[in-house]
Amino acid sequence: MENREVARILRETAQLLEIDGAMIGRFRTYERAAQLLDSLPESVQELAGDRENLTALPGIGEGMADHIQEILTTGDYSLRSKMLQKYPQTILSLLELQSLGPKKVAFLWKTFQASTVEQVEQLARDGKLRDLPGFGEKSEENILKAVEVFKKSAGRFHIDVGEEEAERLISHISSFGKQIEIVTPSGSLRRGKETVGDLDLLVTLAPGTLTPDLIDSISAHILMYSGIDQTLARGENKVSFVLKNGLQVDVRILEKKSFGAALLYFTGSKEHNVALRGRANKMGYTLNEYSLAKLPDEEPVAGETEQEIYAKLGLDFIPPELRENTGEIDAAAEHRLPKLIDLKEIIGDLQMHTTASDGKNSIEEMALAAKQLGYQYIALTDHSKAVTVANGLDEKRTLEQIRKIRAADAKNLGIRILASSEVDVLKNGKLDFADDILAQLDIVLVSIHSYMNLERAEMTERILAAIENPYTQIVGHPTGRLVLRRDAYAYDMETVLDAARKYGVVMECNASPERLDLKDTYLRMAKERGVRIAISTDAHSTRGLSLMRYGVQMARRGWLEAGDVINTLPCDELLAGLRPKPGANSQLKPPDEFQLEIQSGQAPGVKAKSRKTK
Ligand code: DGT
Ligand code: CA
Ligand code: CA
Ligand code: ZN
Repeated sequence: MENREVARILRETAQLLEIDGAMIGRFRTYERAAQLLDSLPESVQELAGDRENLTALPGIGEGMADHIQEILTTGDYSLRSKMLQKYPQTILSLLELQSLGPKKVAFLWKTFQASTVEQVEQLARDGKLRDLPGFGEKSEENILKAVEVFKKSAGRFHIDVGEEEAERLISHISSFGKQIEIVTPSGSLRRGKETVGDLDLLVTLAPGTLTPDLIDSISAHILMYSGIDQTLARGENKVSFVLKNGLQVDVRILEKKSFGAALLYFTGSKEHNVALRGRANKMGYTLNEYSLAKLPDEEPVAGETEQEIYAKLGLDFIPPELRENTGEIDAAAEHRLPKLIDLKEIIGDLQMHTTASDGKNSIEEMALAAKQLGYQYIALTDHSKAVTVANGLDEKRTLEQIRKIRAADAKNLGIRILASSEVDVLKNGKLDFADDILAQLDIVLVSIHSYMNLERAEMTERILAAIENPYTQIVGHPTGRLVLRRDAYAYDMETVLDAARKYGVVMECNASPERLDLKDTYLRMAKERGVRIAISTDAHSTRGLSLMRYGVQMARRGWLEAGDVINTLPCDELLAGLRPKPGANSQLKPPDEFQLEIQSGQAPGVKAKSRKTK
């Protein structure tokens, strides 16, 4: 059993308990165990072979170890099943509606026996919620907005889920034997979209081996995959099935000589394909999933690779992330496609959290893990005091954190550790810290975490105010969207990007698969306006640092090149290129010249290491 699956069962138990009105400590234990399993690098199935491994995990006692073992052996958990006799399973989907917490869900169930999204939508439409305690007209509106997001999201999966499922399946399919040459994802997964509707895998065989018998035995092998819930179709050269988590998969088995044409076709997007076929027709060709063929006698001229098909059509190779028919075909014809940023060009990470606020690892653990990834620097950005749910740091704790960061940096771990903070943007656009604190940070990152439903004009003003604050250097997860869960907050992006450009403020592309914010189209708008981007993981554990690739993929979809992204720069250049601090007499002033005010009685003698600027 996968960690994710065990975690899901524990999390659902926590949610059902909370709806049921259990004591807070009780459901939190399940929630915490679920979080732990989600961030655990080892397989819980393997760990559980020795029970002591389980109880050695932080926060897992004897009782929880029993529950986990029960889940691993029976595939379910008795308390969860018991609760599901009391409440319909659909009630859990109500919790996916942003703006409905367990208390409200329980209330709706008690009052109206409402347990589905449709029922709640109807109640909101009929105005039946506005007079209830804890609700109101505004919350009816918010519920209807959340229903919209829910409907749009139904049946889609986060990119990281798609990628993990694809990886496991690919290794299963490849284990069939050496007749299999390539197993590769196509579709939206290959284009790096933030969500996938289904997986499209292509399998090619060694030339001359494709026979009905072989296809038959490969299909049989694929359908033995342990993650399959239901087979949908088994055709001549295609099998379709649904995985246990509900994700559908189409696998196509094909000849190597048409691999390029098939890859092109099934990678899509559909809009790109349509435009490409139009171009082919104008040039006297016909293009389908088997080949590019010359008209009128349909003699194939290309098919084995995408490169040769694009070349025959007079186009440079178009990276999958750009295939959305938004100008990439003309750009390819005119040899002006961007040289897209590559993961290898990222040499630092500018947003992450430690145990000081809501992270799971210490400053040094994060630094060493980042060094392992080949980075030259990181910035630690624990939350500020307004974000109480994430244990945000007040002024005193922030100064203490800066001191600890300086001390860790002075150890010369082989990676530079910058003191930053994810300073909360308050409702009125002011920052959560006064200037004297902001002045001591190497980098000031600002983000919104509250009042996300302001009217468009008010939200625009709020973000403009934050950008106009002379200390603001980077805006974190600028639209607040949560992929599949919450839409971006409403504001005038063009005005905000113009202000970012004017003040030299960097916009973040948050790499977490839950956020991917800014998204592709906004990144492209930013680039066109000359606004620079920081791609940051917002990691809450060392494991989270490895999610950078999703941010890079989103950046590629936004047509970004290395030059558009600040964390491709060496540390000193990056710092020198950020918006200068108020009072700094030169843009090149290194940040460690800011005297760190150490409060009396706190570790004297810890001073920032002196650095040379090139
Ligand atoms: P998804 O699954 O909703 O995340 O998005 P895709 O892009 O993976 O779409 P999917 O799985 O329906 O189809 C995979 C690719 O196959 C798609 O990107 C382009 C190609 N394709 C599918 N149906 C059509 C079609 O009717 N016309 C054309 N030209 N291409 C199609
Ligand atoms: Ca697909
Ligand atoms: Ca498909
Ligand atoms: Zn944040």
